[in-house]
Amino acid sequence: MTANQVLIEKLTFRMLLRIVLGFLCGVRALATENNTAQQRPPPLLLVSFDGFRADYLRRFDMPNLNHLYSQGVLVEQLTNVFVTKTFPNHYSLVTGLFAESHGILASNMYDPISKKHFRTSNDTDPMWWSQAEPLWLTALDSGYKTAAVMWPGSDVTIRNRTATHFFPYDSKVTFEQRLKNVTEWILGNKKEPGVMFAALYWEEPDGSGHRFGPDNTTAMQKALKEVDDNIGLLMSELKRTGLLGHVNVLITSDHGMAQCSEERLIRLNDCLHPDNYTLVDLTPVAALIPQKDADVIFGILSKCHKHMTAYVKNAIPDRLHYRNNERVQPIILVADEGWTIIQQGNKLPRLGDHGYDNSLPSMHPFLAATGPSFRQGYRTSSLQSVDIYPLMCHLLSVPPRPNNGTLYQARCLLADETCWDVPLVVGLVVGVLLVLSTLTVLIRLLSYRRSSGPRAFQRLQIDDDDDDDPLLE
Ligand SMILES: *[C@@H]1O[C@H](CO)[C@@H](O)[C@H](O)[C@H]1NC(C)=O
Ligand SMILES: *[C@@H]1O[C@H](CO)[C@@H](O)[C@H](O)[C@H]1NC(C)=O
Ligand SMILES: *[C@@H]1O[C@H](CO)[C@@H](O)[C@H](O)[C@H]1NC(C)=O
Ligand SMILES: *[C@@H]1O[C@H](CO)[C@@H](O)[C@H](O)[C@H]1NC(C)=O
Ligand SMILES: *[C@@H]1O[C@H](CO)[C@@H](O)[C@H](O)[C@H]1NC(C)=O
Ligand SMILES: *[C@@H]1O[C@H](CO)[C@@H](O)[C@H](O)[C@H]1NC(C)=O
Ligand SMILES: CC(=O)N[C@H]1CO[C@H](CO)[C@@H](O)[C@@H]1O
Ligand SMILES: [Zn+2]
Repeated sequence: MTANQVLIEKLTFRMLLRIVLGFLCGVRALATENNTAQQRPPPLLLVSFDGFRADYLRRFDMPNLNHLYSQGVLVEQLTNVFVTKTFPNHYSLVTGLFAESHGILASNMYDPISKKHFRTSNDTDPMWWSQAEPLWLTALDSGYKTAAVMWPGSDVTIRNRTATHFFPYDSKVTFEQRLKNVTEWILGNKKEPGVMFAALYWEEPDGSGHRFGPDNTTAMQKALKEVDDNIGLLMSELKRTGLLGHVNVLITSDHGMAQCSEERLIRLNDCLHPDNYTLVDLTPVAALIPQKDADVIFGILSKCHKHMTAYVKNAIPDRLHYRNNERVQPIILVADEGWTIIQQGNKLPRLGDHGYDNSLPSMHPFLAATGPSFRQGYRTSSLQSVDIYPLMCHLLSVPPRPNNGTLYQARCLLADETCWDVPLVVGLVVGVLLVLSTLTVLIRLLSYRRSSGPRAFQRLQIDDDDDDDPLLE
């Protein structure tokens, strides 16, 4: 009788072990499932609509975009990189690197080694871009053809190479024209195979966001209707050329947009005469080089305005990943959301702006994707924008360059990946353990109650067949 109960106890314990171990083995087996079957991957088209703030998706009606991600995946918010400007973030998307590691740190830069200045309007000197290598070049090494259309850096000869196809930057070329060239290049022709990776850039809704401010619903509705029409055009063009369902399409953006106001101006000249520093970049993240007495100048700037934070270079917080590069200036000033730094006067340069702290939701863009490699109807709340690069390399089977992203979260977007929600798995395992140990305790209690007296040492005597259990070997 008691021996039977001890046996039941042992069986319960083994069942528990089997379930837990079996579960863990299953997880491992699924995670290492053979994935090399995919011989030649589908081409990948990466599209950026500049300045597409994540919450525009909720605020405005976008039937074409909605249709696209309802058949694919949607990441509601991307945590992008600091500074939340166009060039740094577009370069992060195609390199997987934080700004300090790819070297495109702002819209206006100064390089103290070469003593050169960078402006987004005059950006073709390769030295600015050569600290990293964008995917449209790395993919060439896998024998692929590539295309990059108006994407920041795409018309620059980086490390002595360009994409197979590119346009010299010209904002006047319509979205439709850019798109037509891209689909033609992806299709290829009888003599040439098509491109495997194409990056396509469009200036809206950034332009309207700056001009009217993101809070102007009338203006933004119009701008986003045009963006959505362009997405419709993209889908019908893919259908027309027979590419639909055979290419993976990523639609994303570089940053969001915050509403600015004449009531939220920070005037540097109210605090410090401009003779005391050289200004490299102004708003909403100012970069400056003090002339002399750096400590005094920093002291003045750090008390200048309660909506502006001053950092000396080596005290810039780690989480911004904005320190380890010679192009980060000795002092940076970061305005609070919606504040604008100017030197003097009362003029607000733009009704909407971006560049602020990348932890602000208003600075975040989104990611939507569809195609044969993606799950259907899957939604998730967030992802790091640097994770898009390893995802794209995975989709193309291109060995990634060293980068700051991981595939860990991004693979949840893919159709052929088993993606475990870690807290859920841990919760399940703990739950199973709890239930089984409760059972064991109950059985023990019952066995004590039914047996004639306490026989605490009985269990120790019945240990003979433990070795036969393969799970315990
Ligand atoms: C994976 O599949 C490829 C071909 O599809 C095969 O050559 C390889 O041996 C497989 N690897 C494993 C671990 O099953
Ligand atoms: C662009 O920058 C280069 C130096 O990098 C300079 O020589 C050239 O004059 C600049 N062009 C314009 C139009 O400003
Ligand atoms: C760049 O390529 C050209 C010719 O294609 C070659 O002459 C030159 O040496 C290369 N430069 C570098 C830095 O590799
Ligand atoms: C884009 O396509 C048009 C023809 O549709 C062609 O004339 C033009 O050269 C192409 N642009 C580039 C940069 O190749
Ligand atoms: C919003 O933008 C429209 C142009 O689309 C402009 O006419 C209107 O004055 C703006 N409204 C506000 C409140 O700024
Ligand atoms: C980002 O990646 C680069 C290249 O691997 C590396 O040098 C750098 O240390 C990384 N940054 C962080 C914060 O891990
Ligand atoms: C703190 C500081 O160095 N202030 C100087 C800034 O520049 C003006 C004009 O050149 C000087 O008069 C200040 O002493
Ligand atoms: Zn932008």
